[in-house]
Amino acid sequence: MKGRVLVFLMVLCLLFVSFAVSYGQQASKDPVLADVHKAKGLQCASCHEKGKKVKVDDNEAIPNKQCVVCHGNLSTLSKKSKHEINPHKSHLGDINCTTCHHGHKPSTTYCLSCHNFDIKIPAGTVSAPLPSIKLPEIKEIPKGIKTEKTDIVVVGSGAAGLSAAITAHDKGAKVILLEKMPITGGNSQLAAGGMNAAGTKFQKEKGINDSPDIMYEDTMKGGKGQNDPALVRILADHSAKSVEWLTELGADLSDVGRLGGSSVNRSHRPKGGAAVGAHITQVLKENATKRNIDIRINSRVVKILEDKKGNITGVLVEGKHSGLYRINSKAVILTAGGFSANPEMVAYYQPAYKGMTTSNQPGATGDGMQLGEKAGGQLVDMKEIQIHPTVAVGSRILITEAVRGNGAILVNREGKRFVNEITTRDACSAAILKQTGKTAFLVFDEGIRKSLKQIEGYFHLNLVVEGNSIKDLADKLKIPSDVLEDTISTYNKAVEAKNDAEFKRPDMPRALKTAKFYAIEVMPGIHYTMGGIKIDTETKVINKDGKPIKGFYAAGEVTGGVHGANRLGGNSISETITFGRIAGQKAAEFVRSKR
Ligand code: MEZ
Repeated sequence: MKGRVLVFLMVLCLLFVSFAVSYGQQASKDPVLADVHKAKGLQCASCHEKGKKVKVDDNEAIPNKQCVVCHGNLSTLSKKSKHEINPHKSHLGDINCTTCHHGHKPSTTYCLSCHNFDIKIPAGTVSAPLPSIKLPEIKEIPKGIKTEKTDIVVVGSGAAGLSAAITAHDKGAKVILLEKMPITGGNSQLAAGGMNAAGTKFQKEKGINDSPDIMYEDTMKGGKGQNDPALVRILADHSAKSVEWLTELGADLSDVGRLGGSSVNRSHRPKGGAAVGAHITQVLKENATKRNIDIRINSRVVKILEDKKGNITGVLVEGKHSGLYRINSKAVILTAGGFSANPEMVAYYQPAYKGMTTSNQPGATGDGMQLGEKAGGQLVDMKEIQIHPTVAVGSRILITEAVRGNGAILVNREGKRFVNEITTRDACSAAILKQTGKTAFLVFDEGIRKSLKQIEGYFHLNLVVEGNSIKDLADKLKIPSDVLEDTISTYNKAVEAKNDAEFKRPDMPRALKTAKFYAIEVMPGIHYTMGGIKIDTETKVINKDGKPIKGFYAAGEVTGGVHGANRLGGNSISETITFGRIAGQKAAEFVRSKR
């Protein structure tokens, strides 16, 4: 009896304390946008639909429409920006205003999930909260839960998800695409260097002699032979068709450059060498929108549903505003990306990488692998985690491999080259980690700057040190200028002789001769997770007994096997488009067979 009274009193105390804390917070709360609007005499209907109950859908469509009516769209706002870094004009493309501006809680700056800008946001000061790295545990599906129905659910809105959704839609299936983050595009949106493809018309126009067989050999060699050969065959054989498909949808992939581990130039990107990811995801988004595909952001899949025989029957979704609901579907395509932004998973599979920075967007937390495994899928190669050699020191910004591909060299603090700069990423990263301070300087000149549009972004982000001469640059970097001058002179002679006697770099497209000279300090960071859900050549998810799971497909970084122990730069975007399209097609065929 005494015990019960004690417990009762403790609960009472806890309730009182939590009330006092929340009351205190309420009392000292800074004004949020709803208060700011109210102070200006605006009513709830200025953001919410007039006459309707104040109910917001997960896409926050009505408040966003209202923001644009009063304030203008991103393009209008970007012209008014006073910031040095223009927050309304970014590589994220057209995103919702409510990604950053919130009515009833402090506004947050999504860009600060990756960048370190000094940006203030009205009615808020904080960077966006990171998504939880753990999937909520759903023991039982609540009775009477809201249920919808569709043919195919696609989980994840990167290039694989968008390609799968568009293809399935074009094959006659009804598709719902779910994205847990407040913006679509996933990591694909950040992809920089290019999309590998062999035997394209763009290569032929430039006299580049390539074939799917050479791409296959390069990819197997890069992956140390650990790749699933059948999947690599699909990647290489379909790559030119994937470039063609994107071009038909409106993409520009006419520039072709070299990335590490490729024996010829096969990395496709927009004219002038602009970043590939932001461009193609924008094209894919526009195509999905044109088709009226049902895309839902702020919608996290928390469980993949199966019947008693293990066949897939749909998903359980946690919507930001709609809460838990269920979608019954004939097929599910998992395209939820990798786990580079989940430090716990990274440290679990590769303890040596614990605490390392990442180049990934904050949503890359491995939900897909966790969901897929719980639904019976087999995981392969999970410990194969790629570190990219060139993440800018002091930020999470990836400096594209294309800078090295177009001629930049890597030097250490002693002013010396130490590696073939366009070797595979694992070898290059390992070489940097052996240098003093575990960082290196990526050095280039005006000629290289002019050859690749993406480089301008690094200037914009203040990541580049500039010198009027090599000596000036070396002095600013605090490295011995005579050694750096000697290093660059030796390298330029190697370019002329087409023979890098020191490090056997196979492709040296430009000498470093034209002032100004530039450097970015770089270090390796977690970039890509090669392991994931096992699939077959039709993208069917394979279970632990080696059999395909009915109605379950997967594509992109969430899968394992294509890249083996190490992925070649440019093969990821290629994989997302090729396997995303196959998944869309095969899932649509499966749905048709069920009608
Ligand atoms: O495929 C990639 O990860 C890639 C090309 C990255 C980059 O350096 O741009």
